[in-house]
Amino acid sequence: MMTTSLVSLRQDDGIAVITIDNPPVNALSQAVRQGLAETIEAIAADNTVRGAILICAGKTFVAGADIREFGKPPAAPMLRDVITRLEALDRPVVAVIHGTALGGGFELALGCHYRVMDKDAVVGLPEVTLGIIPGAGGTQRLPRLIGMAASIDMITSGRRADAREALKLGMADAIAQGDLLMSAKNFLAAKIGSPVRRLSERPPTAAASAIFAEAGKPVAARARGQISPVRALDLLEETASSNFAHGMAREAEVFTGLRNSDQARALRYIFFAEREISKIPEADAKPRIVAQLGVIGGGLMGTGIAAAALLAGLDVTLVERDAASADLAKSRALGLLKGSVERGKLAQTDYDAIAASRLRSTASYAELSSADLVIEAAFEDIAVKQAIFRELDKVTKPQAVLATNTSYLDVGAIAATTARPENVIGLHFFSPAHIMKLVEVVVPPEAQADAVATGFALGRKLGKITVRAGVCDGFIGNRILSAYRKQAEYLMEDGASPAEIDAAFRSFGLPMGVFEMQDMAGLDIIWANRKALATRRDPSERYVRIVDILCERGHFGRKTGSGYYNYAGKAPVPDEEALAIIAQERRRKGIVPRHFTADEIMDRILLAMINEGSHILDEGIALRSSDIDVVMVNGYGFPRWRGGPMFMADQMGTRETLRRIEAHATDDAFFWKPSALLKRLSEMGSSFGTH
Ligand code: 3H9
Repeated sequence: MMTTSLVSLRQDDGIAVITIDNPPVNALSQAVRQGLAETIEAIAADNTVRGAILICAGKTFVAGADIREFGKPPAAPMLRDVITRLEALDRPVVAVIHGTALGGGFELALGCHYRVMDKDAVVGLPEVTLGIIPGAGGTQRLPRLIGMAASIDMITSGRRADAREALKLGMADAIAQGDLLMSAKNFLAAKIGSPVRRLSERPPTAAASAIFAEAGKPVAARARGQISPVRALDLLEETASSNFAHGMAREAEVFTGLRNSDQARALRYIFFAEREISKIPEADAKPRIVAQLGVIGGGLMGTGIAAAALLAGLDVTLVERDAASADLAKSRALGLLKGSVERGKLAQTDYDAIAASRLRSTASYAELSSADLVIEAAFEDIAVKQAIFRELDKVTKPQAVLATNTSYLDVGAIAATTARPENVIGLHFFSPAHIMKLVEVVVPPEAQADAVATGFALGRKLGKITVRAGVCDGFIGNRILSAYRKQAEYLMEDGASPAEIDAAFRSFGLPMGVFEMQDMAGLDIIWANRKALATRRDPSERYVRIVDILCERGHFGRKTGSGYYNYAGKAPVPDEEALAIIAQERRRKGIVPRHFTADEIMDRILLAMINEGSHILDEGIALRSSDIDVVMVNGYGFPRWRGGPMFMADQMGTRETLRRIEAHATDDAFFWKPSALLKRLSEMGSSFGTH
């Protein structure tokens, strides 16, 4: 019948089939909206059409509005108007959903009169994760379809629902059996001739105010300073009993207000930054096939990695030092997977198969002879790791990739103990590895491109956000952590208490403060690392001994009942002994403690992150400044809605960042090496701060 380049329309025996074909994800760019508007008018004018089907080409249904257009002035036709026209058609329209129907894509489907889903498809309104709210009727049509309580959940979390849940809640009318288009045509055939069902014509939801009161606290707590989920909830409450037109007008106002907000800009930035990470120098190398994974070490990290790999469909052999430890490691990994069964992430039958044959544990390295990739997750000691790699070099296939999960140590020095340093990389997982999203692929200079590509492919297979890092103490994330932890220690010695500093972290939007995090991780681990690095420490650098003293006295944090905090009671409280040690160290150094505001504390912490990030960039440890932000957001709880420390530096602009650095650099107590930052600032020149 008619075709624009991105939207086509054909008629099969009185059924109009609209196809959107805008790779890669059928985003609703201006041209697609225009094509849809023309197609809808063509159907409206054609009396021979008895019903219509809206389907998409390629791997997915519409994944949303075109996020790249959000930074530009809006261009007609507006999506909400296109959807209004579509819904107004007087013959039934069925959306046929495969892949993902997200954001504006799901709103488009809600404007259709019925929805048929492929069994593997998902739907959702993820707008809040981009700092906005649904802007094309989602906040008004969804409650009229599935009720207010379920809509609050979907819209304020931005989560996706699979086809089964969508059917149960009423977001889908049917799950396709066999061929998708055929199935939709059969569904449509039964609706032809009946009056169409328009969500906009349904009465408002009339939700009880208790629903909103109940949702308010958890939504604000989860948001941790992010405004979009809170605004979404407010709007749902405000328009719960409004007529449709008023609800739509209010939705448009709130959407437009948020679209240009700093938070939305930051969230869009991090969305695209997470897609940049796979652009690596090794991108063209062919990854080796990894079906069999070996994991050395059955502790928390090793079993977490094993669980992540099993969930992704790999076979795993766990190696421990003796038979009893091997058995324990296996039951630990199975314990983690039982949790996945309980959370609905793993089918019981798959769990049974894993327990019966896909997970093995052993005390013999020889059983790794068929492994395609081995990840060592043993104790953080270079001699221990080198001994393991010598062993692995003897027993594994020559083409097997050998990876270390070290979080600080020199991957090159570990690789050098093997006869195949070109096949050795670092794969730095975060604990618990089956839950945490981030993996750093650490690339020593000798590593071959396809070994690196294999590490990336494994990370992706495990569903991880995988970032390339060069070799240095701590790679990207832990190196920045060391830098801001050091600043936090200076602040503590200069007068701020650990509890004040932790509170500043939390009010900034981080899930926990730097001292409570250390207590949780175990101070002994930090102590061991400090001892290992002692000989390389710059003797002119300020050194805070407080954590060493705590450890010398056996206070390792939560695991020993005390650290910076005391855990004897129901809730942790500042530990008296820790406070006494802090006071004693201040006296010993002649420091007169002074007060710091939460803003001052976070200013120093943030500038420390930016400063170290600039060195990391300057040295080529990170490929891009946005990779640093991806690491901080996904591995260290840096608030996503702030974009990341490097993004914040860009937003602050050259002059302001320098001004703040100078303000701190004049402070004797503050140890700065801002050379790389100054270089970075001058390189960015006038474009700095224009994002
Ligand atoms: C919205 O809809 C607002 C509405 O209420 C309407 C208001 C009026 N736009 O992720 P991938 C690109 S807000 C532009 O690697 P996957 C992406 O950058 C939107 N581009 O693939 C990448 O490009 P490149 C609500 C987009 O298979 C390529 O597509 N929707 C968009 O792993 C492939 O992406 C969302 O939030 C977009 N909307 O995952 C959904 N989406 O190759 C956002 C993707 O140049 N998208 N690109 O790097 C996703 O969650 C995932 O992309 C998806 C596919 C699950 C769809």
